[in-house]
Parts: sequence; structure tokens; C-alpha cells
Amino acid sequence: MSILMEISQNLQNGKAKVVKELVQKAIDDGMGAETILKEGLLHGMGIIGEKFKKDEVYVPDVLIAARAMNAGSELLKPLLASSGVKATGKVVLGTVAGDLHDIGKNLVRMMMEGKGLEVIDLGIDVSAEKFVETAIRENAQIIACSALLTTTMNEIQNVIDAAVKAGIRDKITFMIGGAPVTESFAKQVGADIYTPDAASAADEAVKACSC
Ligand code: B1M
Repeated sequence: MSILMEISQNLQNGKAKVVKELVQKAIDDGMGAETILKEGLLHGMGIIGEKFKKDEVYVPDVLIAARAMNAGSELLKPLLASSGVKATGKVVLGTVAGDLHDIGKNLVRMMMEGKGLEVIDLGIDVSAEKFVETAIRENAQIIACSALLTTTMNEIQNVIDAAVKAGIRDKITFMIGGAPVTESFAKQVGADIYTPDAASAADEAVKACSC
């Protein structure tokens, strides 16, 4: 079995320690960080997602797979971060209220930090008020919201409304993303930028900060 398949398989089985060792071995063997991320870690997470949908695995299985995913991707962070020109700018990032999914958000943070942006990661289940208060206090240029559930994606509207209420809407760029979020949803809620993945989120954040 290839090392990437071993990473995927052990991630599905929730073996965080083995996943870490395999990711380190793949790095030491000279494999690219994006290949390890996409063809090893995200491959395994994708399979777990499909099984979760079909009720073939349950929340605890998914949780331990998620821990293995985060353990593996932490090792990739310095490698994903070592690319190209450094930008300046401050981003307030979080997963919206009621939503506990953080793997995609963590990737967005890694990619943005890799481009030189300062990211204030508020974590998961972040209220609209907390996004806005932090953006004001930190004088951030961007609020970036991640949402993974069709129920919680509507929270994005509350974050934008809170920014309007606080009088900072025209000073902030709103970036949104997450599996159920689309370009047309972004238009509907009045967000400025939708991106389908973490790498393009980082690219767009750099552009927004250079304006
Ligand atoms: Co959840 N879950 N989950 N889950 N979970 C999904 C999302 C689901 C699609 C599974 C399914 O049924 N097929 C489904 C949502 C259905 C829907 O709403 N349409 C679902 C459900 C129903 C639930 C619960 C309700 C289950 C339950 O309790 N019965 C529950 C809700 C808890 C809550 O949040 N209140 C729940 C719980 C969990 C766990 C806690 C067990 C765990 C999360 C652990 C963690 O994150 N630490 C979990 C997981 C892991 C998943 C799946 C399997 C994987 C998600 C993931 O991390 N993918 C997921 C199924 C799936 O997606 N196939 C599922 C990998 C990650 C890299 O992708 O986050 O999409 P993603 O990020 C992508 C892009 O979306 C984008 O960049 C990344 C790629 O580069 N992106 C952005 C993300 N944020 C961005 C922000 C941006 C730009 C791009 O700009 C700001």
C-alpha cells in the first residue's frame, strides 16, 4: 500500500499517532505538502464523510478521524506556510454559532498564515457579536466565516447584520465558505467573497488586504 493510502486508511481508523508518524515519513521522503494533504488526509476524511452520510460510521468515529486529520495537518503547517511573497493584513476567522466543525477553518487559517496574514482564530461556535467586537478591537480588514451545516450557514447573515449595526460594514471585507455555502448564497446574504477551498480563500484575502 502506498504511504498516502496508509495515511488515508489510518485516518479513517482514527489512529492519530500513526497518521502523524506517516505524515512525517512522507515529508522526510520529500513528498509535497499539498499532495500529502489532498491525497492522504483529505482522501481519508472524504471516505469518512461518505460513510457518515450512509450511517456506516457514527459521530465518535468521525470525531477520532477528525483528531487524526488535525494531528497530521499540523505537521504540514510550516511547509504550506513557506510559500512566496508575504502579505500584510489582519483576518478574524471562526466557525459560526451552533457549528462545531473546524477542519476546513483550520486549513483556511494555515493557508492565510502561509501568505503572511495575521489570523485571529476565534475557534468554533462563534457568535455574531464576537466576530464583530474582535474585528473592531483588532482593527481587522477581513471577517472570515466558515459554516458546515445547512442550518448554521444562515448565521452568516447575523454576522453581517451585526457589522451593519456596529457601523463597520463598509470597512470590513466579508469572506465566507464551507461545504454548503455557494456563490449565490454569498450574494443573497451580502458577503463580499465566497471561495470553495482554503487555498483560494488565502489568495482572495491577500487581494482584499492589498486594496
Ligand atoms: Co458533521 N456533518 N455533523 N461532524 N461532518 C457534515 C458536514 C455532513 C455533510 C455529514 C453528512 O451527513 N454527510 C452533515 C451536514 C449536513 C448538512 O447540513 N447539509 C453533518 C452533520 C449532519 C453533523 C451533525 C448534525 C451530526 C449529528 O450530530 N447527528 C453534527 C453537528 C454538530 C454541530 O456542528 N453542531 C456533526 C458533527 C460532526 C463531528 C463533531 C463529529 C465532526 C467535526 C469534527 C471537527 O470538525 N473537529 C464532523 C465531521 C468531521 C463531518 C464531515 C464528515 C467532514 C467535515 C470536514 O471536516 N471535511 C462532514 C461530511 C463531509 O463534509 N463530507 C460532516 C474536511 C474539510 C477540509 O472540508 O470543512 O468542507 P470542509 O472545508 C473545505 C471547504 O468547505 C472550504 O475549505 C476546505 C477545503 O480546502 N472551507 C472554506 C471551509 N471553510 C471555509 C471558509 C472560507 C473559505 C473556504 O472562507 C472564510
